[in-house]
Amino acid sequence: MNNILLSLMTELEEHISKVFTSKKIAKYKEDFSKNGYVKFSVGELVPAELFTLIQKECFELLEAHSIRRDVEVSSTGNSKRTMSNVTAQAIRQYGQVIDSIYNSAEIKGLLSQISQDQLVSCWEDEHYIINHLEQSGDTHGWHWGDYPSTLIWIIDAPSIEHGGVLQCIPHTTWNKSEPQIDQYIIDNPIYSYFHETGEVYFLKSDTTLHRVTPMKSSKQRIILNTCWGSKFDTRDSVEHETMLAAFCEEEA
Ligand SMILES: O=C(O)CCC(=O)C(=O)O
Ligand SMILES: [Fe+2]
Repeated sequence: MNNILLSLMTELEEHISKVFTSKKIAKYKEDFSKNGYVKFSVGELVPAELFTLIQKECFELLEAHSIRRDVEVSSTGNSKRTMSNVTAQAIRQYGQVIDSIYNSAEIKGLLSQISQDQLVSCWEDEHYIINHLEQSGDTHGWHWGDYPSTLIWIIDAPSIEHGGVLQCIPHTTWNKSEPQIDQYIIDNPIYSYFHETGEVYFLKSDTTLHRVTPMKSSKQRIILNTCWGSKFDTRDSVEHETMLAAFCEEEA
């Protein structure tokens, strides 16, 4: 780790203990269990300088290692993934900041408190991914995550009229052979959230059906996804067909 990153990671420790009072954590805990979603405002989760480093790494990785995807995923009712992305392998191999953030005990500890879970590393190909919606119509269609805890960092987002809004249906279950997404949409309220650059949100990704609405213009929307499993996961094995179908091949 270089010196600048090292000192920012040390600063992060102080930042989190200062910003996240027990009162604030109690409120977020309640919101997360109710909505499967909590949003951190610009500068709240990590200091601005650290966010800038994360952004810079994302832009550099996208420039050199992004792969265009255009697929429909059968285990999520043939919903679309149309975007470019940078895989976890490339982020690990060519980056530095994102992997440090992923392994930060402070971030894992804070999210564990909010979710009343104990976050642990998941399958290494799902630790993190950069997603870039770049063309008009690009979307991250309806899906659930393989793991419970996902933190989405809004690296660069256009204003609301350009699309790219997060929509969520919390407290739902993914039946991979019969996902019944349209039925869930009909039967439940859909909660929509707009995010601006610099915000970060925490999602209960395994039980919140979610998507990003199609872009209405070719303005870019870039996010970094960081994802953790639970120490209390009792599954013998976790299937990763969405990830494999949509994001893991070398060439789209
Ligand atoms: O782009 C977003 O806000 C959500 C991304 C997402 O759902 C994912 O990466 O699994
Ligand atoms: Fe997701």
